[in-house]
Amino acid sequence: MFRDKAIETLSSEGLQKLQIERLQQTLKRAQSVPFYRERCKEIGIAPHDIQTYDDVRKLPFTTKKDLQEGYPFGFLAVPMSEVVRIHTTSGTTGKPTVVAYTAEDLESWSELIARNLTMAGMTSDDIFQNMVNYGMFTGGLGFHYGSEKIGAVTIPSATGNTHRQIEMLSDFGVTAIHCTPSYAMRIVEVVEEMGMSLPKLKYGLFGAEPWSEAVRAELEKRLGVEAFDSYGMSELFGPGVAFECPEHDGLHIWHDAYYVEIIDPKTGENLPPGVRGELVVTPLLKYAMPLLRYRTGDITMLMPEPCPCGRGMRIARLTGRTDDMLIIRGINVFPSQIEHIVMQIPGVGDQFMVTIERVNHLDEMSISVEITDDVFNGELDQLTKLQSRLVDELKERLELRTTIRLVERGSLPRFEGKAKRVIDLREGM
Ligand code: DLL
Repeated sequence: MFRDKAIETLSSEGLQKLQIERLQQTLKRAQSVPFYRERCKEIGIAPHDIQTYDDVRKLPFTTKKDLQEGYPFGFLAVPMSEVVRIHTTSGTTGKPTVVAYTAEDLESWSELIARNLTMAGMTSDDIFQNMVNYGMFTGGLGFHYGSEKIGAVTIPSATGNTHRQIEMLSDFGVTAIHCTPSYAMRIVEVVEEMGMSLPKLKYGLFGAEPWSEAVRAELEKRLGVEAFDSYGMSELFGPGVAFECPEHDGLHIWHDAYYVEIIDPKTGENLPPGVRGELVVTPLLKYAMPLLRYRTGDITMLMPEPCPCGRGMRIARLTGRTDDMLIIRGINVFPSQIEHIVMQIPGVGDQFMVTIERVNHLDEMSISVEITDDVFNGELDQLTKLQSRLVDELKERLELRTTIRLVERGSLPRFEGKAKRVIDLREGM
Protein backbone atom coordinates (compact mmCIF):
# COMPACT_ATOMS: atom_id res chain seq x y z
CA MET A 1 0.00 0.00 0.00
CA PHE A 2 1.25 3.45 -0.92
CA ARG A 3 0.55 6.80 0.69
CA ASP A 4 2.11 8.80 -2.14
CA LYS A 5 2.73 6.38 -4.99
CA ALA A 6 4.11 8.96 -7.43
CA ILE A 7 6.83 10.06 -5.01
CA GLU A 8 7.55 6.62 -3.54
CA THR A 9 8.18 5.11 -6.99
CA LEU A 10 9.76 8.13 -8.71
CA SER A 11 12.05 7.17 -11.62
CA SER A 12 15.75 7.89 -11.24
CA GLU A 13 15.72 10.91 -13.62
CA GLY A 14 12.73 12.43 -11.85
CA LEU A 15 14.34 11.77 -8.50
CA GLN A 16 17.66 13.30 -9.49
CA LYS A 17 15.94 16.51 -10.62
CA LEU A 18 13.95 16.73 -7.39
CA GLN A 19 16.95 15.97 -5.18
CA ILE A 20 19.25 18.48 -6.88
CA GLU A 21 16.58 21.18 -6.58
CA ARG A 22 16.07 20.39 -2.92
CA LEU A 23 19.82 20.18 -2.24
CA GLN A 24 20.20 23.69 -3.66
CA GLN A 25 17.34 24.94 -1.49
CA THR A 26 18.86 23.25 1.56
CA LEU A 27 22.22 24.87 0.92
CA LYS A 28 20.47 28.21 0.57
CA ARG A 29 18.69 27.78 3.90
CA ALA A 30 21.95 26.67 5.53
CA GLN A 31 23.48 30.06 4.70
CA SER A 32 21.57 31.49 7.67
CA VAL A 33 23.71 29.33 9.99
CA PRO A 34 27.12 30.98 10.66
CA PHE A 35 28.85 27.55 10.80
CA TYR A 36 27.72 26.71 7.26
CA ARG A 37 28.12 30.23 5.89
CA GLU A 38 31.78 30.22 6.93
CA ARG A 39 32.47 26.67 5.70
CA CYS A 40 30.85 27.33 2.32
CA LYS A 41 32.79 30.60 1.98
CA GLU A 42 36.06 28.80 2.71
CA ILE A 43 35.33 26.17 0.07
CA GLY A 44 33.87 28.76 -2.30
CA ILE A 45 30.58 26.98 -2.93
CA ALA A 46 27.18 28.56 -3.53
CA PRO A 47 23.75 26.89 -3.96
CA HIS A 48 23.76 27.13 -7.78
CA ASP A 49 27.10 25.22 -7.84
CA ILE A 50 25.19 22.06 -6.94
CA GLN A 51 24.19 20.71 -10.36
CA THR A 52 25.08 17.01 -10.05
CA TYR A 53 25.50 14.40 -7.33
CA ASP A 54 29.29 14.75 -7.68
CA ASP A 55 28.99 18.40 -6.68
CA VAL A 56 27.48 17.35 -3.36
CA ARG A 57 30.80 15.76 -2.44
CA LYS A 58 32.32 19.25 -2.27
CA LEU A 59 30.05 20.18 0.64
CA PRO A 60 31.44 19.97 4.17
CA PHE A 61 30.46 17.14 6.52
CA THR A 62 28.62 17.93 9.74
CA THR A 63 29.36 15.87 12.85
CA LYS A 64 27.58 15.38 16.15
CA LYS A 65 30.47 17.27 17.76
CA ASP A 66 29.75 20.29 15.53
CA LEU A 67 26.13 20.25 16.72
CA GLN A 68 27.21 19.93 20.35
CA GLU A 69 29.53 22.88 19.95
CA GLY A 70 26.60 24.88 18.62
CA TYR A 71 24.58 24.09 21.78
CA PRO A 72 21.86 25.15 22.25
CA PHE A 73 20.68 27.13 19.22
CA GLY A 74 23.77 27.71 17.06
CA PHE A 75 22.38 25.67 14.14
CA LEU A 76 19.01 27.39 13.88
CA ALA A 77 18.34 28.73 10.39
CA VAL A 78 15.07 30.47 11.29
CA PRO A 79 14.11 33.05 13.94
CA MET A 80 13.02 31.49 17.23
CA SER A 81 9.50 32.81 16.59
CA GLU A 82 9.19 30.22 13.78
CA VAL A 83 10.27 27.30 15.96
CA VAL A 84 7.36 25.36 17.40
CA ARG A 85 9.06 22.37 19.06
CA ILE A 86 12.39 21.26 20.46
CA HIS A 87 13.66 17.74 21.12
CA THR A 88 17.07 16.73 22.39
CA THR A 89 19.11 13.58 21.96
CA SER A 90 20.23 11.70 24.98
CA GLY A 91 23.98 12.18 24.65
CA THR A 92 25.93 9.77 26.84
CA THR A 93 28.67 12.34 27.34
CA GLY A 94 28.60 16.12 27.43
CA LYS A 95 25.73 18.31 26.35
CA PRO A 96 22.77 16.87 24.52
CA THR A 97 22.13 17.80 20.90
CA VAL A 98 19.19 20.13 20.40
CA VAL A 99 16.90 19.62 17.43
CA ALA A 100 14.30 22.22 16.52
CA TYR A 101 11.25 22.10 14.26
CA THR A 102 9.11 24.65 12.44
CA ALA A 103 5.43 23.88 11.80
CA GLU A 104 6.44 22.85 8.27
CA ASP A 105 9.06 20.46 9.66
CA LEU A 106 6.48 18.79 11.88
CA GLU A 107 4.15 18.42 8.92
CA SER A 108 6.87 16.77 6.76
CA TRP A 109 7.92 14.52 9.62
CA SER A 110 4.45 13.22 10.42
CA GLU A 111 3.79 12.71 6.71
CA LEU A 112 6.92 10.52 6.47
CA ILE A 113 5.78 8.43 9.43
CA ALA A 114 2.32 8.13 7.90
CA ARG A 115 4.00 6.85 4.74
CA ASN A 116 5.83 4.17 6.74
CA LEU A 117 2.72 3.00 8.55
CA THR A 118 0.80 2.79 5.27
CA MET A 119 3.66 0.85 3.69
CA ALA A 120 3.45 -1.67 6.55
CA GLY A 121 -0.25 -2.09 5.76
CA MET A 122 -1.83 0.00 8.53
CA THR A 123 -5.04 1.96 7.91
CA SER A 124 -7.60 3.98 9.84
CA ASP A 125 -9.06 0.66 11.00
CA ASP A 126 -6.01 -0.02 13.15
CA ILE A 127 -5.60 0.53 16.86
CA PHE A 128 -2.04 1.56 17.62
CA GLN A 129 -0.31 1.49 21.00
CA ASN A 130 2.80 3.64 21.11
CA MET A 131 4.98 2.14 23.85
CA VAL A 132 7.98 4.47 23.73
CA ASN A 133 9.06 7.46 25.77
CA TYR A 134 7.01 10.59 25.06
CA GLY A 135 9.54 13.07 26.43
CA MET A 136 12.50 14.55 24.63
CA PHE A 137 12.95 11.25 22.73
CA THR A 138 11.58 11.67 19.22
CA GLY A 139 10.06 8.18 19.04
CA GLY A 140 6.93 9.04 21.06
CA LEU A 141 5.57 12.22 19.49
CA GLY A 142 6.99 11.28 16.07
CA PHE A 143 4.96 8.10 15.75
CA HIS A 144 2.00 9.64 17.55
CA TYR A 145 1.33 12.30 14.93
CA GLY A 146 2.06 9.94 12.03
CA SER A 147 -0.44 7.42 13.33
CA GLU A 148 -3.12 10.06 13.87
CA LYS A 149 -2.47 11.24 10.34
CA ILE A 150 -3.50 7.89 8.85
CA GLY A 151 -6.54 7.97 11.12
CA ALA A 152 -5.55 5.03 13.32
CA VAL A 153 -6.74 5.05 16.94
CA THR A 154 -3.60 6.18 18.75
CA ILE A 155 -2.89 5.16 22.34
CA PRO A 156 -0.07 7.21 23.88
CA SER A 157 0.77 4.60 26.49
CA ALA A 158 4.50 5.51 26.62
CA THR A 159 6.78 3.17 28.59
CA GLY A 160 6.52 1.56 32.01
CA ASN A 161 3.98 -0.48 33.91
CA THR A 162 4.20 -3.47 31.63
CA HIS A 163 1.18 -5.24 33.15
CA ARG A 164 -1.04 -2.24 32.47
CA GLN A 165 0.35 -1.99 28.92
CA ILE A 166 -0.62 -5.59 28.30
CA GLU A 167 -4.10 -5.11 29.74
CA MET A 168 -4.62 -2.24 27.32
CA LEU A 169 -3.29 -4.27 24.40
CA SER A 170 -5.87 -6.90 25.21
CA ASP A 171 -8.85 -4.78 26.37
CA PHE A 172 -8.61 -2.22 23.53
CA GLY A 173 -8.07 -4.87 20.84
CA VAL A 174 -4.79 -3.27 19.78
CA THR A 175 -3.68 -4.30 16.28
CA ALA A 176 -0.31 -2.49 16.02
CA ILE A 177 2.45 -1.67 18.48
CA HIS A 178 5.58 0.44 18.40
CA CYS A 179 8.47 0.04 20.85
CA THR A 180 12.15 -0.82 21.00
CA PRO A 181 12.85 -4.48 20.22
CA SER A 182 14.23 -4.84 23.77
CA TYR A 183 10.97 -3.67 25.29
CA ALA A 184 9.04 -5.92 22.92
CA MET A 185 11.01 -8.89 24.32
CA ARG A 186 9.99 -7.79 27.82
CA ILE A 187 6.34 -7.52 26.75
CA VAL A 188 6.49 -11.06 25.32
CA GLU A 189 7.91 -12.38 28.56
CA VAL A 190 5.23 -10.77 30.73
CA VAL A 191 2.41 -11.76 28.33
CA GLU A 192 3.60 -15.36 28.72
CA GLU A 193 3.89 -15.05 32.52
CA MET A 194 0.34 -13.69 32.65
CA GLY A 195 -0.80 -16.65 30.55
CA MET A 196 -2.38 -14.27 28.04
CA SER A 197 -2.51 -14.14 24.27
CA LEU A 198 -3.04 -11.14 22.00
CA PRO A 199 -4.85 -12.53 18.96
CA LYS A 200 -5.74 -9.10 17.51
CA LEU A 201 -2.13 -7.95 17.28
CA LYS A 202 -0.89 -7.81 13.68
CA TYR A 203 1.91 -5.28 13.28
CA GLY A 204 5.03 -4.81 15.39
CA LEU A 205 7.03 -1.68 14.53
CA PHE A 206 10.44 -1.90 16.17
CA GLY A 207 13.46 0.37 16.03
CA ALA A 208 15.69 2.94 17.73
CA GLU A 209 18.40 0.33 18.33
CA PRO A 210 20.06 -2.51 16.42
CA TRP A 211 18.29 -5.86 16.60
CA SER A 212 18.98 -9.19 14.97
CA GLU A 213 17.02 -11.51 12.72
CA ALA A 214 16.99 -13.97 15.64
CA VAL A 215 15.07 -11.44 17.76
CA ARG A 216 12.73 -10.76 14.84
CA ALA A 217 11.94 -14.48 14.63
CA GLU A 218 11.24 -14.65 18.39
CA LEU A 219 8.97 -11.59 18.32
CA GLU A 220 7.03 -12.79 15.28
CA LYS A 221 6.52 -16.23 16.76
CA ARG A 222 5.71 -15.31 20.33
CA LEU A 223 3.75 -12.07 19.77
CA GLY A 224 2.10 -13.19 16.54
CA VAL A 225 3.06 -9.98 14.72
CA GLU A 226 4.67 -9.13 11.43
CA ALA A 227 7.77 -7.25 12.59
CA PHE A 228 8.98 -4.13 10.74
CA ASP A 229 12.35 -2.47 11.24
CA SER A 230 12.21 1.29 11.67
CA TYR A 231 15.25 3.56 11.49
CA GLY A 232 15.72 7.20 12.30
CA MET A 233 17.61 9.67 14.43
CA SER A 234 16.72 12.87 16.22
CA GLU A 235 18.97 15.07 14.09
CA LEU A 236 17.06 13.89 10.97
CA PHE A 237 13.62 14.71 12.55
CA GLY A 238 13.52 11.39 14.45
CA PRO A 239 12.01 8.05 13.38
CA GLY A 240 10.74 7.83 9.81
CA VAL A 241 14.01 8.08 7.90
CA ALA A 242 13.92 4.49 6.62
CA PHE A 243 11.47 1.65 7.13
CA GLU A 244 10.85 -1.89 5.91
CA CYS A 245 8.21 -2.74 3.36
CA PRO A 246 6.42 -6.12 3.57
CA GLU A 247 9.35 -7.72 1.68
CA HIS A 248 11.45 -7.33 4.87
CA ASP A 249 14.67 -7.11 2.92
CA GLY A 250 16.33 -3.82 3.72
CA LEU A 251 14.75 -0.48 4.60
CA HIS A 252 13.40 2.06 2.10
CA ILE A 253 14.95 5.44 2.68
CA TRP A 254 12.77 8.33 1.60
CA HIS A 255 14.76 9.97 -1.16
CA ASP A 256 12.51 12.97 -1.55
CA ALA A 257 13.33 13.87 2.05
CA TYR A 258 16.88 12.55 2.55
CA TYR A 259 19.87 12.52 0.23
CA VAL A 260 22.07 9.60 1.30
CA GLU A 261 25.69 8.66 0.80
CA ILE A 262 27.86 5.90 2.24
CA ILE A 263 31.41 6.83 3.11
CA ASP A 264 34.51 5.14 4.43
CA PRO A 265 34.46 6.40 8.04
CA LYS A 266 38.25 6.69 8.09
CA THR A 267 38.93 8.51 4.81
CA GLY A 268 35.57 10.21 4.17
CA GLU A 269 35.62 8.85 0.58
CA ASN A 270 32.30 7.81 -0.98
CA LEU A 271 31.67 4.07 -1.27
CA PRO A 272 29.63 2.37 -4.02
CA PRO A 273 26.34 0.49 -3.47
CA GLY A 274 26.86 -2.93 -1.93
CA VAL A 275 29.77 -1.83 0.27
CA ARG A 276 29.24 -1.17 3.96
CA GLY A 277 30.31 2.12 5.45
CA GLU A 278 29.01 5.09 7.41
CA LEU A 279 25.66 6.54 6.44
CA VAL A 280 25.81 10.25 5.64
CA VAL A 281 22.53 12.10 5.20
CA THR A 282 21.58 15.51 3.89
CA PRO A 283 17.95 16.11 4.87
CA LEU A 284 16.07 17.85 2.05
CA LEU A 285 13.00 19.14 3.84
CA LYS A 286 14.35 20.58 7.08
CA TYR A 287 13.69 24.24 7.78
CA ALA A 288 14.51 25.01 11.42
CA MET A 289 17.81 23.13 11.34
CA PRO A 290 19.06 22.26 7.86
CA LEU A 291 22.06 19.91 7.89
CA LEU A 292 24.67 19.25 5.24
CA ARG A 293 26.15 15.77 4.89
CA TYR A 294 25.43 14.71 8.46
CA ARG A 295 27.65 11.85 9.61
CA THR A 296 25.24 9.53 11.37
CA GLY A 297 27.88 7.14 12.73
CA ASP A 298 25.58 4.29 11.64
CA ILE A 299 26.89 1.46 9.51
CA THR A 300 24.97 0.17 6.52
CA MET A 301 25.15 -0.06 2.73
CA LEU A 302 23.02 0.95 -0.22
CA MET A 303 21.21 -1.97 -1.83
CA PRO A 304 21.28 -1.37 -5.57
CA GLU A 305 18.77 -4.06 -6.65
CA PRO A 306 15.20 -2.86 -7.23
CA CYS A 307 12.68 -3.98 -4.60
CA PRO A 308 9.69 -6.02 -5.81
CA CYS A 309 7.40 -3.51 -4.06
CA GLY A 310 8.34 -0.87 -6.67
CA ARG A 311 9.74 1.70 -4.24
CA GLY A 312 13.19 3.25 -4.52
CA MET A 313 16.59 2.56 -3.03
CA ARG A 314 16.98 0.60 0.20
CA ILE A 315 19.63 0.51 2.89
CA ALA A 316 20.59 -2.72 4.61
CA ARG A 317 19.54 -3.33 8.22
CA LEU A 318 21.80 -1.40 10.55
CA THR A 319 24.36 -3.55 12.28
CA GLY A 320 25.66 -0.97 14.70
CA ARG A 321 27.40 2.35 14.97
CA THR A 322 31.01 3.19 14.27
CA ASP A 323 31.23 4.02 17.97
CA ASP A 324 29.59 0.90 19.46
CA MET A 325 31.97 -1.40 17.68
CA LEU A 326 33.97 -3.28 20.28
CA ILE A 327 37.59 -4.00 19.58
CA ILE A 328 38.55 -7.06 21.56
CA ARG A 329 42.10 -8.26 21.17
CA GLY A 330 42.13 -6.48 17.84
CA ILE A 331 38.96 -8.13 16.56
CA ASN A 332 36.03 -5.92 15.65
CA VAL A 333 32.74 -7.08 17.12
CA PHE A 334 29.31 -5.49 17.17
CA PRO A 335 26.93 -6.32 20.01
CA SER A 336 24.32 -7.17 17.33
CA GLN A 337 26.58 -9.99 16.05
CA ILE A 338 26.79 -11.48 19.53
CA GLU A 339 23.01 -11.23 19.83
CA HIS A 340 22.52 -12.97 16.52
CA ILE A 341 24.76 -15.90 17.45
CA VAL A 342 23.60 -16.36 21.04
CA MET A 343 19.85 -16.02 20.51
CA GLN A 344 19.70 -18.71 17.83
CA ILE A 345 20.84 -21.45 20.15
CA PRO A 346 18.04 -23.56 21.68
CA GLY A 347 17.91 -23.30 25.45
CA VAL A 348 19.00 -19.65 25.46
CA GLY A 349 16.43 -17.24 26.92
CA ASP A 350 15.75 -13.64 25.93
CA GLN A 351 18.55 -11.65 27.56
CA PHE A 352 22.31 -11.43 27.61
CA MET A 353 24.92 -9.03 28.96
CA VAL A 354 28.50 -8.62 27.78
CA THR A 355 31.32 -7.57 30.10
CA ILE A 356 34.78 -6.73 28.83
CA GLU A 357 37.73 -6.44 31.16
CA ARG A 358 41.46 -6.19 30.80
CA VAL A 359 43.13 -9.01 32.70
CA ASN A 360 46.95 -9.14 32.65
CA HIS A 361 46.96 -6.69 29.72
CA LEU A 362 44.62 -8.89 27.69
CA ASP A 363 41.00 -8.17 26.79
CA GLU A 364 38.63 -10.75 28.24
CA MET A 365 35.02 -10.92 27.18
CA SER A 366 32.45 -12.69 29.33
CA ILE A 367 28.80 -13.04 28.47
CA SER A 368 26.02 -13.73 30.93
CA VAL A 369 23.23 -15.52 29.13
CA GLU A 370 19.77 -16.19 30.51
CA ILE A 371 18.56 -19.71 29.85
CA THR A 372 15.08 -21.16 29.59
CA ASP A 373 13.39 -22.63 32.68
CA ASP A 374 13.52 -26.20 31.38
CA VAL A 375 17.28 -26.04 30.85
CA PHE A 376 17.76 -24.32 34.22
CA ASN A 377 15.83 -27.06 36.00
CA GLY A 378 17.23 -29.85 33.83
CA GLU A 379 20.29 -32.09 34.01
CA LEU A 380 23.74 -30.69 34.74
CA ASP A 381 24.93 -32.36 31.58
CA GLN A 382 22.52 -30.31 29.49
CA LEU A 383 23.87 -27.11 31.06
CA THR A 384 27.47 -28.03 30.36
CA LYS A 385 26.62 -28.86 26.76
CA LEU A 386 24.83 -25.54 26.26
CA GLN A 387 27.76 -23.66 27.75
CA SER A 388 30.29 -25.36 25.46
CA ARG A 389 28.07 -24.84 22.43
CA LEU A 390 27.92 -21.10 23.13
CA VAL A 391 31.69 -20.90 23.60
CA ASP A 392 32.28 -22.90 20.39
CA GLU A 393 29.85 -20.94 18.22
CA LEU A 394 31.24 -17.61 19.37
CA LYS A 395 34.78 -18.86 18.80
CA GLU A 396 33.94 -20.09 15.34
CA ARG A 397 31.92 -17.09 14.16
CA LEU A 398 33.80 -14.24 15.87
CA GLU A 399 37.19 -15.87 16.32
CA LEU A 400 37.09 -14.87 19.96
CA ARG A 401 37.39 -16.83 23.13
CA THR A 402 34.67 -15.94 25.61
CA THR A 403 33.64 -16.99 29.07
CA ILE A 404 29.98 -17.89 29.29
CA ARG A 405 27.92 -17.63 32.47
CA LEU A 406 24.52 -19.26 32.27
CA VAL A 407 22.02 -17.48 34.51
CA GLU A 408 18.43 -18.02 35.54
CA ARG A 409 15.63 -16.33 33.62
CA GLY A 410 14.85 -12.96 35.19
CA SER A 411 18.33 -12.29 36.58
CA LEU A 412 19.55 -9.79 33.97
CA PRO A 413 18.16 -6.24 33.61
CA ARG A 414 15.20 -5.52 31.30
CA PHE A 415 14.89 -2.32 29.26
CA GLU A 416 11.92 -0.13 28.42
CA GLY A 417 13.84 1.98 25.93
CA LYS A 418 17.13 1.31 24.23
CA ALA A 419 19.00 -1.64 25.73
CA LYS A 420 22.51 -1.37 27.21
CA ARG A 421 24.06 -4.80 26.82
CA VAL A 422 27.74 -4.04 27.09
CA ILE A 423 29.73 -3.14 30.19
CA ASP A 424 33.24 -2.15 29.16
CA LEU A 425 35.51 -2.04 32.19
CA ARG A 426 38.73 -1.47 30.27
CA GLU A 427 40.49 1.72 31.17
CA GLY A 428 39.49 4.73 29.13
CA MET A 429 36.33 3.00 27.82
O1 DLL B 1 16.21 6.41 18.03
C1 DLL B 1 14.72 7.70 16.63
C2 DLL B 1 13.84 6.51 16.50
C3 DLL B 1 12.76 6.36 17.33
C4 DLL B 1 14.07 5.56 15.52
C5 DLL B 1 11.91 5.28 17.22
C6 DLL B 1 13.23 4.48 15.37
C7 DLL B 1 12.16 4.33 16.22
P1 DLL B 1 17.97 8.77 18.52
O2 DLL B 1 17.58 8.57 19.94
O3 DLL B 1 18.55 10.08 18.12
O4 DLL B 1 16.72 8.60 17.59
O5 DLL B 1 18.96 7.59 18.15
C8 DLL B 1 19.41 7.44 16.84
O6 DLL B 1 19.63 5.03 17.14
O7 DLL B 1 21.81 6.79 14.96
C9 DLL B 1 21.10 4.49 15.40
O8 DLL B 1 22.38 4.31 15.93
C10 DLL B 1 20.08 3.95 16.37
N1 DLL B 1 18.93 3.38 15.62
C11 DLL B 1 17.75 3.95 15.38
N2 DLL B 1 16.96 3.09 14.69
C12 DLL B 1 17.68 1.96 14.49
C13 DLL B 1 17.42 0.72 13.83
C14 DLL B 1 15.94 7.49 17.49
N3 DLL B 1 16.26 0.43 13.28
C15 DLL B 1 20.32 6.24 16.76
N4 DLL B 1 18.43 -0.19 13.79
C16 DLL B 1 20.74 5.97 15.33
C17 DLL B 1 19.63 0.07 14.36
C18 DLL B 1 18.95 2.15 15.08
N5 DLL B 1 19.90 1.21 15.02
